[in-house]
Amino acid sequence: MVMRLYRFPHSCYARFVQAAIDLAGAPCTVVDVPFGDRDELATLTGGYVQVPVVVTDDGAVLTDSRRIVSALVADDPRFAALVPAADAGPIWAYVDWAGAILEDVAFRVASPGVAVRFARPFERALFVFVKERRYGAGCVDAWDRDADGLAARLAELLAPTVATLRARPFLFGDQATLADAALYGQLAMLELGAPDRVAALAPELLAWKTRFEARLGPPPYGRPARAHRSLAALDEALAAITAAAPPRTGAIELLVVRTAMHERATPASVALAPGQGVVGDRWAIDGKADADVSIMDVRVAAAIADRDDWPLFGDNLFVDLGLGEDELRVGDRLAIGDAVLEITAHPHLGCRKLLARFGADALRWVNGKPQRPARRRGVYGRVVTPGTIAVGDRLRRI
Ligand SMILES: N[C@@H](CCC(=O)N[C@@H](CS)C(=O)NCC(=O)O)C(=O)O
Repeated sequence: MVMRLYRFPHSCYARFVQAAIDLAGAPCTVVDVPFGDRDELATLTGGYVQVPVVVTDDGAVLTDSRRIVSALVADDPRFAALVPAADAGPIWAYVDWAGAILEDVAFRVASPGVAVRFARPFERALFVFVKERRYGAGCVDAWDRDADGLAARLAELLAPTVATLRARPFLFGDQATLADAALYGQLAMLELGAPDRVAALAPELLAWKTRFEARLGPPPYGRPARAHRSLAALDEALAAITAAAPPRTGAIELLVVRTAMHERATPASVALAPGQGVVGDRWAIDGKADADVSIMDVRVAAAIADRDDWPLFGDNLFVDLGLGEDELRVGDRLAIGDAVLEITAHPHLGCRKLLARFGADALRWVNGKPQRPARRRGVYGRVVTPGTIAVGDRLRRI
C-alpha cells in the first residue's frame, strides 16, 4: 500500500510532513481533507480530526506531525537520512522551534488570508470560530489589522535563519534535512495566506525556498517564466511601454484557455457562456462565482514577462485596455462581437502561483497597496451574453 497523507493545504504541520516525505523520496498519495467534512478522517483515526494524519505503507495510522516524522525516521532509512546523527540534536531542536515559536507568529500572519480562501461560508466561519475560541473574539480581524507588526516580528524571528542561509545552502549544510522541511511547512502556510509577506522575506530565504523546492520534485506550479524582473526593471519596462504605445485599441491580443492543471491552449477564438466563462477553461470547472473570465492589460503583462510566458499568468483575455479603477468600474459592460462581459468586484490579486512563476518582485509590484487601484493583476468579468470572440476583436464599452 502506498503511504497516504491527509492534509489541509494551509496546514503548516501537514506541509512539514509532506515536505519530509517528498525529500525522502517516499511515494505518497496526498488527500486534501475538506475543512468542513472530516468524516473520513474521524473514521480512519477513531475520532482525531486534525491534520496531518499519515497511513503508512503497512497500514499504521499516525497522528501529530512530530510523532509522524519521529516514527518515520525511526523505521525507514530514507527518513533517517534526513536527520544525520552528528546534527540530530540541533535538527530536532529547530523542528520544534519552527513548529512552536515560529508557527505562533506565522499562523497569525497567514490566518486572515487563509480564512478568505474558503469558498464555502461554513468552512470560513468554522476556521474563524476555531481561532476565536482559542484566541478570543475578533482575533483574526485583529491579526489582519496588525499585519505589518506581525510581519516585522516574523522577520525578526527568521533573522538568524537568514544569517545561516547566507553561509550555506541548507540549514545544516549542503543537504536539506528535516529542519528545512519544518521551515518549509511554515512558508507553505504563509504562501497560501499571505503571499505578499513571503515575497517580502529576505532574498536569502527566497533563494533557499527555490533550492529546497527543487529537491521536492517537479515545480508545483509548472515551469516558471524564463526571467524574473526586479522592481526597478518592472517600473522601467512599464514606463517605456506606456511612453511608446499608440492610443488604446481595446483589441484582444491573446486568448488563453487553461485546459488542465498547468496546461494552456492559445486558440484564435473561444466561446463565452454565462455561468461558464471561457468554454473549456478549467476555472469554469472550479466554479468561481463572479470570476467567469479573467482579463489582463497587455502593457502590464509585457512589463512582467516575454510574450511566450503570458499564458503562465493563467488569465483568459490579454487586451489593449486600461483596467485601472479610474478607467473601468465594477458593473461596466464590455461588448466583444455579440458577447457581453460585465466587470465584477471579485478581487484579482497575485498569489503564490505568480510568486513562483514570475518572482517575488513581480508579486510586490502587482499587489503593493499604493498601486492596487491600477489593478495591475487584472480584473474579472462575468459573461452576460454568450458569443464567440477572437484574437483581434475589440472590447467596446456599452
Ligand atoms: N500538534 C499537531 C497540531 C496539528 C494541528 O494543529 N492541525 C491543525 C491544522 S494546522 C488542525 O487540523 N486544526 C483543526 C481545525 O482547525 O479545526 C501536529 O503537529 O500535527
